[in-house]
Amino acid sequence: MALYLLDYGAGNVQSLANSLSKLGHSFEWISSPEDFHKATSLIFPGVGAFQTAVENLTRKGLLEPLKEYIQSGKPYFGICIGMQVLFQSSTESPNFDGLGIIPSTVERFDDSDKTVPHMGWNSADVVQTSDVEPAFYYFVHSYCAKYSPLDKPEAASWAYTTTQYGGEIFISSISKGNIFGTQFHPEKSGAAGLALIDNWLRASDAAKSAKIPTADYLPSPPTLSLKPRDNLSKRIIACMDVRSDDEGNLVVTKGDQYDVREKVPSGSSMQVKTGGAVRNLGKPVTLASKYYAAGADEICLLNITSFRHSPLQDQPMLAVVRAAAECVFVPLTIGGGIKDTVDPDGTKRSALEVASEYFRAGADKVSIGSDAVYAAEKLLASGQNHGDGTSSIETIAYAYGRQAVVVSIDPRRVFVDASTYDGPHKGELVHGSPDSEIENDRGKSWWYACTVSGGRETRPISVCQLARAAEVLGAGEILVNSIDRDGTGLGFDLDLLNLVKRSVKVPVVASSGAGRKEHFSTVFEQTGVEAALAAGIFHRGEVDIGEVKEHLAHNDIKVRTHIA
Ligand code: 1PR
Repeated sequence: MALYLLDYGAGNVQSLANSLSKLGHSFEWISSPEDFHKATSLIFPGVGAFQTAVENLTRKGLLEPLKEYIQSGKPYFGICIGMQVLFQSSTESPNFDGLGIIPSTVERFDDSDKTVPHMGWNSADVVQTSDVEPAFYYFVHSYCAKYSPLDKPEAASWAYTTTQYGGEIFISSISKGNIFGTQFHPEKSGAAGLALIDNWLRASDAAKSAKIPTADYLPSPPTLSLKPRDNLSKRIIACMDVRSDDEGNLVVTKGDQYDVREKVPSGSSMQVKTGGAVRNLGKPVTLASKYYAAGADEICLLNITSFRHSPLQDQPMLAVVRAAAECVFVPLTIGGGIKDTVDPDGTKRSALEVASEYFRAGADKVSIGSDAVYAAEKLLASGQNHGDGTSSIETIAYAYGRQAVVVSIDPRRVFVDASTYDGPHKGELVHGSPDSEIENDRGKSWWYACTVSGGRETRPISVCQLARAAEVLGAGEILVNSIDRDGTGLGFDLDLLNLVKRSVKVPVVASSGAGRKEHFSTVFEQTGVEAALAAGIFHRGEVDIGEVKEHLAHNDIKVRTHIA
């Protein structure tokens, strides 16, 4: 079998390549129109925007050969945009035609009752009997083919599985003849996704003739009497702050309120102060692999000293990302230093180039911290409600899709006297209860200021201003840290998260302060965030990811529990 992968030049195709290597399948890349003739099986792992995919395929002269390949009857597997491009059009890019193989349109989710993009683990319902557990796969998309047998019978006839998100049911995979496609990302869906890819490859290998016997390798098609159920799960993310220790080795570290050095005795008194060695909690790839096996829904690696130099010069960090991507088959986010930089030899590197390097190494999303604050300040100063297209958020979202861009906020509380404060953040003041169990909250008032450079510099804009601006500029997700809660184990900052959650429509990830499994149920129940991230408790082995999920399931919070 000659398996080929189609890479149109944007999107993280490395994840699929890593999955195939893990499964022991060899493959080639389509590099010219002639390669379509050599291919006997083709996978198109499209990520990003519909327009970018169609434009790039057209520019490279690959669109027509792709259509001819599919029409020849040879096995085709389209992932995400690779499935959407089979449709006639998408409302995402009305001026660009798809391949028109499925005579229907891809449309945006209705965001009046839910956050968009639809991001996370949801079930693909191939329910044959009511006691069959559906498989969970990782989705990340804002546009979908709605499943409506009455209004859109043509599209519905292609539906292989359907999935519900909020009140909408959409086609989560299609199958007809030689064509198979998934809206979800099997290459990012852990063991269930790897098994699906493997089954498809084995079947297409076996199908030496033009037609693939789909029924032999995939679950039975869905019954049309669907039982609607939105199974989008809350995500648990394991985060590793990575930096060089004093010997120059990259280690996973963990700070208290962003101070990652060990505490040491201070002079003759019994007091301690920080300033010791960088805390070393393990090796990044070993821990990433451990958390994947334990059921983490996503893994996050933050290069926490990258604001000091160019990440493109940081070959050890890139090697860590590559190695982690080879053993982690859930989404991998890389943060730190995503901004326009200048190499020591004077070469200018755009934020897009930096991000592209991380995507090529195997990242699925990049997280932008400091640079997002500067971009938000610029947007606010312009008085416009759209960017000028030059910020890192915009350029990366344009090329890779907004789902690939996370904005990571590092807020710090600014305490004020509420009776006299008349500053610009008056409407966002939080008042701590006089009998709060947390000393730092008790009877105080504050607003949340954004910081840059790992919390070293406080800026005048608030978290709500940053979150809103980031969404306008094209961020697909907001990660909310808290310098006040980081490493304290006091629980997530619920006031902070509620403020951000009310400010944006995109998914919000809670971070900083998890100390017990109960903190996870509290944050989901009291703020509605889509995901919760923790570092210290996982690194120190105080709570296991499985225990957190068991606790959440016990409290009727939807989680992905079947990881194998
Ligand atoms: O500004 O784009 O270069 O990005 C820098 C990134 O590095 C930002 O995402 C910033 O949050 C992070 N960062 C910078 N300095 C530090 C530090 O600790 N000195 N880490 C740092 C931030 C916060 C979380 C942590 C959670 C959960 N660490 O990553 O994992 O607070 O911790 P917990 O569960 O133990 O409480 P740029």
